[in-house]
Amino acid sequence: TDKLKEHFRSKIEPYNKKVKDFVAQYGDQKMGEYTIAQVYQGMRGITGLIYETSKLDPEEGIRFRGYSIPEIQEKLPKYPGGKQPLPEGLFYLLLMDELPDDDAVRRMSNNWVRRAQVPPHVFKVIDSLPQHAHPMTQFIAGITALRTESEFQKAYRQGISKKDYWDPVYEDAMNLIARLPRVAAYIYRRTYRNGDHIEPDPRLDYSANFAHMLGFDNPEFYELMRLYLTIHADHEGGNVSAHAIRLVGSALSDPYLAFAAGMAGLAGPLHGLANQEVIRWVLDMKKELGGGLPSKEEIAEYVKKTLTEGKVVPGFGHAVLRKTDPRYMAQREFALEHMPHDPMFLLISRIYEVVPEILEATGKVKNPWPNVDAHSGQLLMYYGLVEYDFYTVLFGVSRALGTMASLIWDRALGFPIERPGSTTTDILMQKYAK
Ligand code: NMX
Ligand code: MLT
Repeated sequence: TDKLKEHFRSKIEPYNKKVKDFVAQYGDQKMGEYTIAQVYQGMRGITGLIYETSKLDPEEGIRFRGYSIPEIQEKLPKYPGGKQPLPEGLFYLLLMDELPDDDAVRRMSNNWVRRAQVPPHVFKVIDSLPQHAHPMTQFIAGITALRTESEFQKAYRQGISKKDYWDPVYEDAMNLIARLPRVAAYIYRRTYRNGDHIEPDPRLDYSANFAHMLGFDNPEFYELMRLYLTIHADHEGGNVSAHAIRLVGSALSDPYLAFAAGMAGLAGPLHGLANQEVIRWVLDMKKELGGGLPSKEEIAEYVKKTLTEGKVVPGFGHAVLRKTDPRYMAQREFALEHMPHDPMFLLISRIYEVVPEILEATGKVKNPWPNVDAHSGQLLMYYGLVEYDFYTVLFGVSRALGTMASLIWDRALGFPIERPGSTTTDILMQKYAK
C-alpha cells in the first residue's frame, strides 16, 4: 500500500467538511468589487479562485502553506550535509498541509523512484521531432505522449464515481512528477549531447538524480537543483501555468493533458520563457558592448534602447509582486555563497542596480524589481548548463510539484468546471457610457 496516499486520504473528509460548513455559513458574504478597467487589464487584482497550496503577497512574495522562502529553507529536511530544502519535502508540505520529517521525505523520494519508468513510445514521439524543435515543444509532446498511462482516463471510462476522482488523479499526478525528470533529461541529451543518454540512478534524491541524468554530477549543482526545484514549484493559482492547469483539469481532462496545457502557457516569454530571454538579452548586451563587464552607464543605455525598441526588459516586473522577488534573493544568496566573483553574477548584480530606476521613470511599470527569472540562468551557466533554450523545461519540472498537489485537491474537494462569464465592449458601453 501507498502510505502517503492513505495519509492524504485521511485529510479529505475533514477538509471537505470545513469548506462546506464555511460556505454554508458565509457563502453570501461579498469578497469585493471590481471595475471595468480591471476586466480589460487581465482581471488584475480580482480574486476569483480558491487555490490551497500557496498564496502570493505583493510585498512579501510567495508563502507555501503559510511558509515563506526563508522559512522553508530553514524548516524542510535537507540532504545530509546540505543546506537547501529537498523538493520532495516541499511537495509533501503542499499536499498534506504539514511539515514533513526526514522519514516522510525519504518515503516520497522512494515512492517517486518506484513510479519513474517512462514508456519507450514517449522517447519515440520526442525523437520524431526535429532536433532543433524548441525544448518546450519537445516537453509538451512528451507529456502528451505520457498520457497513454493515465489512470484517471481509464477509471472514467469504467464509470468511476465522482467522490473517488481524486484517487486516480493522485496516481497520475505522482506518476507524472516521477517521470518528468527523465523526459526532460532525455530532451536535453538528445538536443545538446548527441543523444548520449544517461540512465537514472535510483539511489539519488529527486534533484540529484535529475542533475545526474542531465549530465551534471557536481554536488554543488545537486544543491542548486534542490533549491531551484523548490522555489519554482508554486506561485498561487492565478499565474498562467497554474491557472491553465486548474482550468483544463476542471473539464476532467486528465492530469497529463492539464499539465501539457500549463506548460504551453509557461512557454510564453512573459511567463516562464523569461528565464531564457534574460540570458539571451544579457548575452546580446555583452556582444554589443564588446565583452568585459559593462559599466552602469552602458547598461543603462542598453536598457533604454530595449525600451525604445518597444520590448520588455526580461526578468523585471510582475503582475502581483511589488518588491524584489524572494526567489530572486534566494538565488542571489546562493551565488554570493558559491560564486561571488563569477563575471556573469557581477553583471546580473549590476543590472539589478541599474534597471529598477529606469523602469520606475517610465511611470507605467507597476513593479520595477527583478523576478525569479532574472537570476536563475546565471546559476545554471556557471555550472556549464549554458543551453538557455532549455531553461523553461527546468521551470516546468518544478511547477509540476505545486500544480499537481493543487489538482489533487481540486478533485478531492469536488470543484466544478470553471466557467466565468464574458461580455462585449458594446454591451458594457450600452450599460455604462450613457
Ligand atoms: N520591461 C518593459 N516594460 C514593462 C516591463 C518590463 N520588464 N514590465 C512591465 N512593463 C510595461 C508593460 O508592458 C505595460 O506596458 P503598456 O502599458 O505599454 O502595455 C506597463 O509596463 C504596465 O505593466 P504592468 O502592469 O507593470 O505589468 P503586467 O502586470 O501587465 O505584466 C509582466 C507583468 C511580468 C508580464 C511584465 O512585468 C513583463 O513583461 N516583464 C518582463 C517579462 C518577465 O520577466 N516575465 C516573467 C514573470 C515571472 N515568471 O516567471 O512568470
Ligand atoms: C510564476 O512563478 O508563476 C510567475 O512569477 C508569474 C506569476 O506569478 O504571475
